[in-house]
Amino acid sequence: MKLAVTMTTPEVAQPVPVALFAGPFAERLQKAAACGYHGVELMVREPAELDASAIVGAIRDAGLEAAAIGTGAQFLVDRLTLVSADAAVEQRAFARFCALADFASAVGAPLVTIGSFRGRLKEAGEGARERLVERLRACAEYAGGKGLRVALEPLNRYEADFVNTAAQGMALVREVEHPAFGLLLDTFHMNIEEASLRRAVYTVAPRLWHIHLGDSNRRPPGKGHFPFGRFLRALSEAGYQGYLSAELLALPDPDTAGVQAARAVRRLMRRYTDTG
Ligand code: LER
Ligand code: MN
Repeated sequence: MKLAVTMTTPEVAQPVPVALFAGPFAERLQKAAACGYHGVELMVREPAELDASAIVGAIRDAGLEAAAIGTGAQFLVDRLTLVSADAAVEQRAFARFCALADFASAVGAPLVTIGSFRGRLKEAGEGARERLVERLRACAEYAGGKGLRVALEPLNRYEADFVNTAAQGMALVREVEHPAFGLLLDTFHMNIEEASLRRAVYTVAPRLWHIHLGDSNRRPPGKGHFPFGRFLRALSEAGYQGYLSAELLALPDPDTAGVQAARAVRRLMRRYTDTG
């Protein structure tokens, strides 16, 4: 397992609550590398405003890898969702997904993640569920054609009305039925929704491609009461080999949270996995 951290790309002007490290982009990457992170999960808003080769250069100069491209800024900033009551929004959202996959390919990130970007069924009118499943399949088809994967994230009930648990995620994987479509588990959401962490991990293991780490209060591991030891042991036993990506609140400030998370996760990895 490898350690990553979520941060925004330079075109995201607004502060994102779970983006870590402060300062110009290159400086944030250097800070992450100095803490021992191996990779960076980029929260991108609009790839058209970015110079992919400059991003690649900055990541390489810091000695990091592009672990994943996150789509959270689509809803947070631009209110774009894959399913919506407004057909024009759906179309723009799918076009944006394709641009994000192109960007992932350009910066060497193997995975695009989908959380709130999926949208809410109850706000999206009749046939929303069918449209969303179809759109997710189209996303997988587009990304898969570029050798990328798409990971949908079960989100807690207060943030999503479609796929809150690992089991629901795995049922959706079967329904979408595309080899490039899988899942991401986030410990903050799992703490709210899962009855058993171990069962959740084993349920999704064949399609588990990414992990977000944040404690029960979305602070660095150890600052809340999520049982990370049990969770990491289950991941290790299930053969998970992907990234553990720190996605947590930038508190008390983005640098301190980034440093504390790296320290805590590296300690956990040494203790509970054979990859620390
Ligand atoms: C949101 O709570 C979250 O966990 C993100 O990864 C999804 O966009
Ligand atoms: Mn997450």
